[in-house]
Amino acid sequence: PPDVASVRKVTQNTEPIAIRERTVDGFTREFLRELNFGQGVDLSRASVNDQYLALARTVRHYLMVRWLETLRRQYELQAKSVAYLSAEFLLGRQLDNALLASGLQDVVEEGLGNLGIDLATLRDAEVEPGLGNGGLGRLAACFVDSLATMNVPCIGYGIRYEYGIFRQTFVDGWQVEKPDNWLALGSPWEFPHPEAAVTVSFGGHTETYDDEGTERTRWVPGWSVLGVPYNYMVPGFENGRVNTLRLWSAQATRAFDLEIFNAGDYAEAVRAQTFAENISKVLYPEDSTPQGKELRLQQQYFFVACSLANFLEEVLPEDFDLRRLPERIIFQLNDTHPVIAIPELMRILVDERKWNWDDAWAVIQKVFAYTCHTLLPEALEVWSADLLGRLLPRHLEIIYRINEEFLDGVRERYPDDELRVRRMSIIAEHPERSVRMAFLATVAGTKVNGVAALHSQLLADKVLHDFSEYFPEKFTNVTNGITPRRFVRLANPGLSGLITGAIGDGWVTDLERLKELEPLADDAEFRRLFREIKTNNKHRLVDVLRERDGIELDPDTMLDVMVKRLHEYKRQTLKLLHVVSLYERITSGVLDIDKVTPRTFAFGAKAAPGYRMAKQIIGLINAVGRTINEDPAVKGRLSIAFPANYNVTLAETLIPAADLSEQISLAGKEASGTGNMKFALNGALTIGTDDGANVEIRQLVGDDHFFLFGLTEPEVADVVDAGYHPTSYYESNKTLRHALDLIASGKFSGGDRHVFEPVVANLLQEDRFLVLADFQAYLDAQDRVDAAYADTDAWTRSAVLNVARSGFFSSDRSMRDYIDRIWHTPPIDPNA
Ligand code: GPW
Repeated sequence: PPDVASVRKVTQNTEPIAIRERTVDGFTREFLRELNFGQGVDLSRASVNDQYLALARTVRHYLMVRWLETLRRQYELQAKSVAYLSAEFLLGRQLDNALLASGLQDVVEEGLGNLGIDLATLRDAEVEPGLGNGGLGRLAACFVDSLATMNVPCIGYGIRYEYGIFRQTFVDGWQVEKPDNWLALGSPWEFPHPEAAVTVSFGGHTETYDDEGTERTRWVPGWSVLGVPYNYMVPGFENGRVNTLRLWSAQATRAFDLEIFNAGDYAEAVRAQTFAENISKVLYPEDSTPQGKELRLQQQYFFVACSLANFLEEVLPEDFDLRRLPERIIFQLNDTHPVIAIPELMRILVDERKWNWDDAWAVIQKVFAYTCHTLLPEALEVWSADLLGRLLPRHLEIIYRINEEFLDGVRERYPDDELRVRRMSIIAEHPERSVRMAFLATVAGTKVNGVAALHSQLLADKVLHDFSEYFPEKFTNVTNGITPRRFVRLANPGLSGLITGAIGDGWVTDLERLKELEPLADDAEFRRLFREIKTNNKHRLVDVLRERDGIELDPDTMLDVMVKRLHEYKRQTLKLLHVVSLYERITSGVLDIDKVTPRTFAFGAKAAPGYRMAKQIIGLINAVGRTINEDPAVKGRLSIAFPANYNVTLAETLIPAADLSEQISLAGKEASGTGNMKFALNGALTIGTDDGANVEIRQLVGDDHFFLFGLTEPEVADVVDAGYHPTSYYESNKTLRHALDLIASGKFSGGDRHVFEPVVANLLQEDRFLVLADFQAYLDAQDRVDAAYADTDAWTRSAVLNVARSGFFSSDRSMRDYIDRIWHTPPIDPNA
């Protein structure tokens, strides 16, 4: 293996390489060199993919000097870093972001133009790395962007899935999943380092031994795999910093190969390799519903073990005293997926470094912090002790001991309260013995945070109430945020230009400065320009949907958008009942069509492949869409656009075009939401419940510029406690009944009454998320939307105020809050 120390010495001694010429000519030379010598083609024969790869590598070169410099300074300063441990990083396309961060946009556009190449075409050649499901994964990507931009040392650690989130297609309106082979055409943004591979072990058993008079335990694993790091650049915005995202890919170990060779069974040997590589093969597509599958636990331990080993052995100096670990690192656990890192670090310190338990535990409690992203009981991860013990026997023992010592403390504080002890145990006994990962993270972590004010409140008051009583000082809130670079500056160049023209460009890294736009809400010319930009964005979306999906969208209608994972708690069916009800009332003559605001209802949603109800709902949205879009009776008034495969790339054109943002989860169910923030910052008004970060959005933008409806969280609790009966709403509300009956009649399924029966029956019989209870309030709020939209000037004023007052939702602010409340990792002074 290469001598890491010597590698480090070389890094330290590197003189800054001459910065590549940042001129059109300089760029063009570099680009052509990459095309010729990197891709091995000349310009006249280069495919779009050749050109894209050459461009990506050229941009990468410009950033490379900064990356090396960042690493060198990091090594010199030995400052405290954040290690963001996340099973998902939903990055989205990289090219534009790299161009923006490096300040090369204009040079590249001109240089390519001179060669007769359209930058936009190359941009579209990039397949986005979809290494996440939804909000949680995208949040991780926004956070690392912000940390780089704020000059905070951070390493993102995750998994390099060979297949990211599936590609969604529709066949007769039903979701069909296709593999996301995102690496097929080459991935120019990654740097593999097979020489720095880490061995990760699984299975086997534990044994005790006498270590010079001390009894110690060692783990004798049964099998192991290699983790190969792939590094990605995380460039800060125009600040010269480039942080690292390190994703791990699983490979067979050489021992594996040898075994195969000795056994002489070639086919079996190759199969064994595949077995190892399976670990990082595919992203689990369930959002907020853990599956408890063994391979998933393998993934979790795999990336966490690689990351800890990498940090302790490669990132820290060789002779580093681990007792000082809390001065150098905080491991932020993105939900419970990486929580197995806790017993892993205990194992390293106690078994391998031979520390005593208490010393190790004291360090652990300072270096981990846990973010919870849900309130749904079914989303709280639990691993069967049986499975965990088979895969990680030593870790299970360690968890047992952590639990015993923790419960001793609980018993001491609350004598004779065995009920409480059982409630708080990290180990559940029913329905089978299992490990409650959120409890483990709470007991071991220095802090526990929710992701919006209401969510953190409910966590402390309900889901983790015993723990917030026991460890009140651990509980805190950090409201989520989104990166303004990707979701405003890049996604909405029109609006960005307008803002910069009005207040300068400081807002890109200091989003609270959008406040300076407030007076302009009353400026008629500003509002006209603002509206013009919204219209242009709609036209841009029209082009994209025509090309991408063959969808014809009418840019002269209100664009009403609901994009997010398909989940019953998010209530896509409530949105659909609104549409169906409008349709039903128009076609039955209850509503005068001329009084209906022309709207396009846009949906985007993937369902977990095994989530039957979610897939039914997708089928229903498409079925309603087909019927309505073909019915001349509502032509020009109502239409549905449901492009397949909603992803980050589509979000970037859809959100800036939206007029109305649908954030209609049942109160108390959506931890935060982050799409809600993206819409507000792009000048859409929100119709929403008092849930997650909607609460804070409404408080900031003001009640007059937000359409609030529905039960509040305490009201929901009361309704449920009193015994919820959805049929009573059905029976007492004619509008609701007609809408549901129309679906049940087979109107949207060619007369077949069976197809969507499960959806209707579920709403009438169970309706876990109180769709029927909130239906009328939702319709009333939609009437208020129509009334407001009719006054174009007032609507635009509200939209401008939404932008001006949403600066709080920058992920830069989230990062500041994490730094102040949890991490204590000050930004690096660039002049130090
Ligand atoms: F269930 N979230 C997500 F908490 O996207 F683990 N996937 C998940 O598996 C979970 C949460 C989990 C989302 C929340 O639903 C959303 O409300 C929040 O804004 C987002 O995480 C980022 O915090």
